[in-house]
This record gives sequence, structure tokens and C-alpha cells, in this order.
Amino acid sequence: KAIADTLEALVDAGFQMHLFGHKAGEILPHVRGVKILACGTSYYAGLTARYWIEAMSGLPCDVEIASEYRYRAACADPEHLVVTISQSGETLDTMEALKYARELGHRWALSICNVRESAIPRASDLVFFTRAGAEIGVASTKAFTTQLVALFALSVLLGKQRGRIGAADEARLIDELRHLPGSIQHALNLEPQIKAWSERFAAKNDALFLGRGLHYPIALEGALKLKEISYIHAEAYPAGELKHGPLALVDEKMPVVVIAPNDSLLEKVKSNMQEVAARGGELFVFADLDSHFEESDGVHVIRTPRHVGVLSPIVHAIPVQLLAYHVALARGTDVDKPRNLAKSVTV
Ligand code: F1P
Repeated sequence: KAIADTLEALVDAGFQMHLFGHKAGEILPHVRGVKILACGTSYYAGLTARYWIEAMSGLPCDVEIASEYRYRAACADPEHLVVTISQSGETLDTMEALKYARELGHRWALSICNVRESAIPRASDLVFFTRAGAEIGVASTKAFTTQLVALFALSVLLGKQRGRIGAADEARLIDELRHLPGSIQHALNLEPQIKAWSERFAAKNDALFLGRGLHYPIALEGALKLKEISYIHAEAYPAGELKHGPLALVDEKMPVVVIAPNDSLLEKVKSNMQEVAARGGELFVFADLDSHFEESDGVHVIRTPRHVGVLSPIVHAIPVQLLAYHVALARGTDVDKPRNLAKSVTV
């Protein structure tokens, strides 16, 4: 529902500049690059968006952890659009990072936020309000997927501006967006299978998440959610990094979750999975319906119903969030109020 609500304006109007506020027409045509600033789950939305922005618009895009950015003498290009992403719109680190970017000379700021009347959109020139509804839990979930929708719209718009996305591409992308709520529903329907997996995770102390390309940030999101709400130590790596260190952690006690959609990186992901299997690691694979994977001893597969092209990360975010949710339930932790965490980090 959150995605459908956020999409409503988009699908009706197409990718129009006014989606980002009345000043968008004055600002977006002059943008020469993008700098994304955010914390936590919102930062992972930014990491996903980098793939879209660079591929669709050809503009350079960097993504910074907002809580670190202001502590270094960063270089600023005034014509690089600062994009802050924050569910609450009140995260102090993100707000301070925005102020710092302004001090360094960045001319324009866009806020992607779920809460009207919050500090970060007020301090920005352009705004996109996601419609994730009230996020009741401390850990962001719906906010993440709706932020991705907003960032996807921004990427298409920048691509149109720069003449890289024509009318036919735009129509195809709108069509992909139209199918998104249905694909999300299919992903939600995987819940019984995910619940069955969660019982195996509940007794573990650690977990490793792997993904490549567009799906590496989804691995990060899966690991963060598991940490936040079930208190299991979890790490995420781009699968190609395995041999540069994390492989040393893999043994028969280590569950390894792999985000493995049927994209151009699948063969590489499969060879990373073999590296894990050879060390006795237990694999839990989120694959597409049409990927060729055999279940075997130590290799469990859940198939997401449909591959939706470049929107695939949005669909794959759902099962990793559901996995964390069910592991937390199985361990009896409070999914809405994790220990030590606050909904808005304003200190
Ligand atoms: C950022 C964030 C969330 C996380 C938790 C603490 O919040 O790190 O991603 O799940 O709620 O704060 P925000 O800036 O997106 O509101």
C-alpha cells in the first residue's frame, strides 16, 4: 500500500519535474552531479540509487554516511545536487551534514522524507514526500522501499533532462512501476517460506549477507534489519569481496543469505556461492523464478515470483526485511522497539 500510494502521483503524471517541488524546473536542468547524504537504512537507499543515477543520467553520484561527512574537509562542487534521505526528517546527523554541504558551497538540496513539517525538508529547496504512512517500528521498513521509488523517479528525470531517456524508455519504465505493487504483493506472499527459514536462524549467533551490484545494498539492509530487531550479529559484503577477508568466517555454523536475482551478475554470484559451499557454509538464496538453482543439502532456495528489471532491488528488499521480522519473533524480541535504538536520532 505504501508503495502504491507513493507511486500514485508518479504513474498519473509520468516523470515530471514538479514531483520534486515548484523550484525543480529552475534547478534540475543545471545539476552536474549528485551527492547523497543519509544514515542507516536511508543510506542504503542512497547506495542503490547511485546505480540508477549513474546508469540513467550519466551524472557522477557519490553517497556519504551523513554521520561521518562533516568531520572531513570534503570537496564540494556547487553544481552537484545534495540529496538527503531521511524517514523522520529529523535525524541530526543528516541535518548537520546538509548544513555542512551548504557551508562548502553546494547550491541546491533535495530532501526525500516521509514526515511533513520536519526539519530537513524545511531546510531544502526541493522535496519529495514519500507516503509510507506512519512507520510504527523504530527500524525503517516501508520507508526504505518508498525512498527507493522516489530515487528511481529522480534518476529517470535526470536521465530525461540529459537526453538519455526518450519517450519510449519512459513509457517502459512507467509500465515497470505500474507492476511494482503486484510484484511486492507476490514477495509478501513468500512469508510462510521465510518463516520456515527464520526458525533455523533463531538459534544462530551470526549471519552473512551477500549481494552484487544493485543488490549489494539490499544485502546491507538485510544485515542491518537482522541486527536491529533480532540482535543477531550480521555482516553484509559485496559477494566479490568474500575472498578478500570474510571467507575466513565461513564454516558450517555460518548461515549465508544470498540475494541472487537473474541478472548479468548471476554467474559471478553462483561462483561466490560455491566458495561458501566448499567451506561448509549453509546457503539461503533469494533467487528469481527463472534462475537455475537446485536445492541441495546446505542450499535452500526461495524464489521471488517475478524479476522486475532495474526495480528488482525494491522487490528483493521485502523478503530480507521479512526474514529479520520472523527471526525476531522467533527469538521473542520486540520488533517495534529494539533495545538501545530511537525512532528519530536527534542527538
Ligand atoms: C535513520 C535511521 C534508520 C534506522 C533507525 C535509526 O533514520 O538510521 O534508518 O532504521 O530508525 O535511524 P532516518 O534519517 O531515515 O529517519
